[in-house]
Amino acid sequence: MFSSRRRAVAVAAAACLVLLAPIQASVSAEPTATAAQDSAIYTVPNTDSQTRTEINRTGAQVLSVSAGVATVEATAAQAEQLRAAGFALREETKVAEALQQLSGTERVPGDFPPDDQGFHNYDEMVAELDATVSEHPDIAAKSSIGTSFEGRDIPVLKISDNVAQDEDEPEVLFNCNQHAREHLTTEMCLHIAQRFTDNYTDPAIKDVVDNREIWVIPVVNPDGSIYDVESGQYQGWRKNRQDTGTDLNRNWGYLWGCCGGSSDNPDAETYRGTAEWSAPETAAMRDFIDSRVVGGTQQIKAAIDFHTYSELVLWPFGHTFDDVTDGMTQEEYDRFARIGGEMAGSNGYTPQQSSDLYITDGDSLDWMWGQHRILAFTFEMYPAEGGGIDGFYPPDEVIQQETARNDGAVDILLREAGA
Ligand code: 0X9
Ligand code: CA
Ligand code: CA
Ligand code: CA
Ligand code: ZN
Repeated sequence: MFSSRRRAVAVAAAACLVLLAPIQASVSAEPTATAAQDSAIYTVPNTDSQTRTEINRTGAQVLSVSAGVATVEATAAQAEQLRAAGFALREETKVAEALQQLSGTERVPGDFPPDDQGFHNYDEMVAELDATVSEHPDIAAKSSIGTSFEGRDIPVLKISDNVAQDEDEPEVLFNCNQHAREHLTTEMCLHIAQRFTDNYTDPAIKDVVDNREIWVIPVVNPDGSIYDVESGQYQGWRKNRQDTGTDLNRNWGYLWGCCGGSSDNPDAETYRGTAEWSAPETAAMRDFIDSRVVGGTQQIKAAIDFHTYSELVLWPFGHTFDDVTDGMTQEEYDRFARIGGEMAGSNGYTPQQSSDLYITDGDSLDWMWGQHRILAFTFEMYPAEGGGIDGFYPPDEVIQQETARNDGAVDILLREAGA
């Protein structure tokens, strides 16, 4: 729906491109050899979780799946490797061209394009949390879980009654924007923060806030998300900004690198890093979650790690196709499937085990459950299908609808945290 609007803008602006090209060149400095910019979007028919894992193993990245047809981001070399392995790739779009169209023609250096000003950049996110705390000091408190590779704070907002005290209430974690280009997730976390503070007079909201301790981390990957927008043109950036970038969602320390679900090639989109927790951002997440073990008991009972896109509710494990394995009993699996199904029933997403999409190792879910027995889900937000890189850049007009869409699911998880 939004692509037609964008296309019209791009066509109308085509005449100006010659004029704008030198300006872009001057603002988008330091070309990164490994960026999505050098890739194209391909479709691959008849895939399953096994073959999608094979596709990812080349360093390419499956972005979405529809009736077995995978949409894949790949460099020319990766595409060649996949064709040699027998995959029938059809090239759809060049990522660089798509990003240029999505960004429109006007540049706002350091910020989202003019049409997408409804998205919060890093500074605006921090300002929003500060405003929330100043408006609701009794139930909201901001702190930092640590700093990013480039030294930026990773803020966390706590929401609860008696917020300054560590009370004996089930704790629930919502974290967003591990992947830089998945900006809609930051809006999701900010929506959660606003909903449970601005509506505290609503008895149902008050009941939750008074009986839970809610942690919200809107931006796990500050450097990457800033980099993605700072030139004024979207970069399609996924990883953090350490060297050629580490995929934070392959860097967590549960069976890190075990199972062909991440790459050891620093150029790959799913590069797992030099060691588990080698990224400061994942190390900060680990330290924060570890710090919630009080008296030998992990206080965080449930969590959602928000991503885009595909409209999926995913549960562990990601490193194996098996439902029941070391660290997951049938009863535990069934609980995940039941709650995942209930949440999906409320937001219209598709529920599945995360490995049904493809195998990953070192992702957040596997560690949160494997290490801490946190009832941890990954949500892949709107859109269901994005045609490629476009899926990461929906127009800001959808923010309200697509964040509120998860209110019911968030409430279900908050309830389950007390079960
Ligand atoms: O690959 C990822 O890290 C997540 N998808 S995304 O498109 N946002 O990058 C999915 C992680 C969930 N785990 C598995 N699918 N195994
Ligand atoms: Ca807009
Ligand atoms: Ca409390
Ligand atoms: Ca507590
Ligand atoms: Zn993601």
